Amino acid sequence: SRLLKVAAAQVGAVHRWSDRADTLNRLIRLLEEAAQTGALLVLFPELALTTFFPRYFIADENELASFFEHGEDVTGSKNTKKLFQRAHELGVDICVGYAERTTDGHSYNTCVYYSARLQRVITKYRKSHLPGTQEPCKDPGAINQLEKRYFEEGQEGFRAFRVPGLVDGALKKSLSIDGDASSEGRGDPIVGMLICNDRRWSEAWRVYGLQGTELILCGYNTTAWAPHLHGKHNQSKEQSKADAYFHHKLVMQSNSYTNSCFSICAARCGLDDDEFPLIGGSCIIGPDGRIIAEAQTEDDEVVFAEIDLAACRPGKQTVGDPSLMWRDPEC
Ligand code: ING
Repeated sequence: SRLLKVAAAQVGAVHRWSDRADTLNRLIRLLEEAAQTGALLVLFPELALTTFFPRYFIADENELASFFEHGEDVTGSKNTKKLFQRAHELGVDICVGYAERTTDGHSYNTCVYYSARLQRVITKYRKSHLPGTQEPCKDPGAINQLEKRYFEEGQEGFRAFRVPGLVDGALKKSLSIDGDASSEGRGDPIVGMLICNDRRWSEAWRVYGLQGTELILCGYNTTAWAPHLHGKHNQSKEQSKADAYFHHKLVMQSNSYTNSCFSICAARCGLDDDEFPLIGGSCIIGPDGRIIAEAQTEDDEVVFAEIDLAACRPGKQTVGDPSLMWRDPEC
């Protein structure tokens, strides 16, 4: 067996007026609570640092820019470095979603995998499936979904990666994949990252599955009800919310099962601005598609479990093609 303690840090309501430092301190408190459970890896939601701002039509360029982290290295950003420093101190790896604006002016809905052991980001993923529209809704009262307006699609594809030393603590030089039993790097987990809407497209999961991915990490911000989003304008808010939960769990459970991998998902949830509801439902799911642990609230909450990565091995020997995998050039 290859046991690994993991956690999802579910983040409750964050408002348009919330103070960045306050929000970061909430993430750090969740990280510390997760570390208390023994978790060595903690997943934070998509766009974890601010409210879900693509729900607004923001005409003012400066206000829009205030929701982004500027520059390629998010660990150095004044809004975030305390979180990465704390992760390193606690020896806990973190996957964090945020709005990225590159130095050459491109905008992405991004997440990074930060290794506490290596004290740096191992790899970055930029959301590929951007939902919503370029233009705001005509109806001024509607809840917008303007990710196509504010972000560009990621161009790097779905690159599975090994995390050195996460399971057995030993830092290995080579990231050789599934050589003979004695080969270095064999025990390190093969991880893939998705963001929110990506989880609804089985191709994204499959590309990871074909690389032998054992653990998918997916942060999300999913609106609980917004008639124009769910396409059934005569639906009750309760029915829309129930549908949102059903479809969220459906795609997380079925794709974990069909790719024989574990998955962790972490929600930004609760009532943003005291009026815009996002679903919770953060959970840890096994390669059999069953939910191992799930959030009980729509607030800040740590969901944790100890998983045995060996449980997905049977599916990997036949399917996983390690030659497809990306390797960290610095390991
Ligand atoms: N949010 C939603 C999601 O895919 C959505 C968008 C909601 C699409 C409901 C379809 C139905 O969970 C993000 N941020 O992708």
